[in-house]
Amino acid sequence: MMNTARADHEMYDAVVVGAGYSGLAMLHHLREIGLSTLVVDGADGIGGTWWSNRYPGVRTDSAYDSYAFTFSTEVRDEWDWTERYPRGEEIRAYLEFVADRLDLRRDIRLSTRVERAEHSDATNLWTLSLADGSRLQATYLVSATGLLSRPVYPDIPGIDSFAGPAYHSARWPHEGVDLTGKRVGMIGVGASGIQMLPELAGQAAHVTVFQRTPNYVVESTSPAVTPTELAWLRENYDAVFERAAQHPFGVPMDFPAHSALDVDADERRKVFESRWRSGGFHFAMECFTDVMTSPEASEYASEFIRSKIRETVTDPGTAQALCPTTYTFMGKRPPTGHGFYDAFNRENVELVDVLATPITQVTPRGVVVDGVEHELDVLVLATGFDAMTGALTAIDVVGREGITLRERWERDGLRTYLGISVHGFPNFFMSLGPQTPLSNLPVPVQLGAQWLQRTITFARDNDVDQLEATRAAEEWWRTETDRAARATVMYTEGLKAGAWFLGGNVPGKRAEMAVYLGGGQVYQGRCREAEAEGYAGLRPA
Ligand code: N01
Repeated sequence: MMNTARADHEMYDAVVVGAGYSGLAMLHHLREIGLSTLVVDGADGIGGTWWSNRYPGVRTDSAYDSYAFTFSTEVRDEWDWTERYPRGEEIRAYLEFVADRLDLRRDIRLSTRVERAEHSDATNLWTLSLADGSRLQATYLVSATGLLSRPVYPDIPGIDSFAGPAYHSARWPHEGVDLTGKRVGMIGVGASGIQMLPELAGQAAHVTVFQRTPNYVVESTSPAVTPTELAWLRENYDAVFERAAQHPFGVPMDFPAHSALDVDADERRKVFESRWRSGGFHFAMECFTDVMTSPEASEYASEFIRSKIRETVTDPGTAQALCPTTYTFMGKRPPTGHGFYDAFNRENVELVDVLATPITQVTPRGVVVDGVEHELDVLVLATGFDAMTGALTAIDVVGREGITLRERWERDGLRTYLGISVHGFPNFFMSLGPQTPLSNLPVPVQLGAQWLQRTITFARDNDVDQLEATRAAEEWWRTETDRAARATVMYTEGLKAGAWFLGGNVPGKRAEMAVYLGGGQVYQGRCREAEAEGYAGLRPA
């Protein structure tokens, strides 16, 4: 039923928080069914995570062909991709193009931060309080706040005393930083630090990398997209998207046929070698069926990558320190490198292993490890994010019981239905919420917006005033998420590695699986079942 309450504040059918991939897809799809929809974002521009992440070397880890929306023929036909793994600048330009081509900007309000959103059963409306003191009201509240958008800063004594500039990877100055002649220290070797290092090393006088847990980096290259490839993609966008939607991790790749345990050592090496040459996620996804499920297969993949590190990095001590040994491959989300290991052969790059001997202090002059002060001009914090929940719990989203999402999850642990809805929070929907698949993200973003479009249409056609996860549906999804996680090494090894998808990178955060690892295609099947069942899981009796 459309909302007919009298407006004390600006009134919409739907307010979407966040103007990245998710927010743009939501706006387009909710508008299509006639909802008055407003997107708000605290940033000054469109792009979400791609607006804020300006660090040198930022680019996609997924190839251009599946990092795109396919629902608009205009966008498909008119946008030219230039390289296989587009740089951040190109993705930002793409999203701006999408916003212009689909005429989205008139319903996007930037520099608009939501501090609180509270639901009232009496009016069946959400009231949003904005940082400038004004308010909005809406029937539907949709979060599109990004799963990796709230930075984590390391709690190191003296960190605020550093005299030079310090930048978190996700808060890199938009105008860039001139590092010429500078001594740079970089803390963190996750996907962000790994992409950044070769570029920092190319500019700075010296780069000191402070590495705590080494990573298994899948190296790659990014050739130019040829006119023939682009023309082929335009003809085949739907098929590519469908292939990605059928893949557990949302990439248009074939699922391998054999177990790593079914072949001999020579054959195993050949398969690893060929997919290593394909680069990036091809190595993670295409070698064997069980690299993510069998500890033995995962260790074979780990040892292959260690052998590549030893082949590439000429100093044996540095190579050894770069080899992970405390967990196996897939214990962290695999990061893609563009010359990460090669960078350690440069004269101006130094690795400081802070696993056994942690950083004790940051001083105005630099970083102290084992009594040695490493003098620096610039400090780079590639220290990650409060993932999956951080951006959501930073806003006071207040549901029926008068408690916030933050309080609900602190009290009961993570509870969602399909990562979309939470009991006690009527007509609140999440794009890429906790317990959605770990995936190449544009795929679940697009499918999620289309699902919500059909779901709200159903509600309006059937006079359903409130959609909200039942407790039973939440418990079912929690059990499914746990069952799926425990079948993978990402759970067992992720706990050892302190992986962000288990909350292990945020001191004090509850250790629970925050992503669904049962496969994107299985997840989409569950969403379709929910629809076929008339949304029983979203309609408390
Ligand atoms: O963050 P991370 P990220 N002392 O959490 C270290 C996505 N992403 O921003 O492992 C020393 O992975 C920490 O060490 P440890 C992608 O999904 C995507 O790099 O805790 N070190 C770790 O090395 C990715 O997985 C893309 O021991 C400290 C690092 O900081 C996710 O974002 C690009 C420390 C944090 O690594 C997160 O990646 C970039 C301390 N006190 C990111 N505190 C693309 O697809 C933290 N660390 C393009």
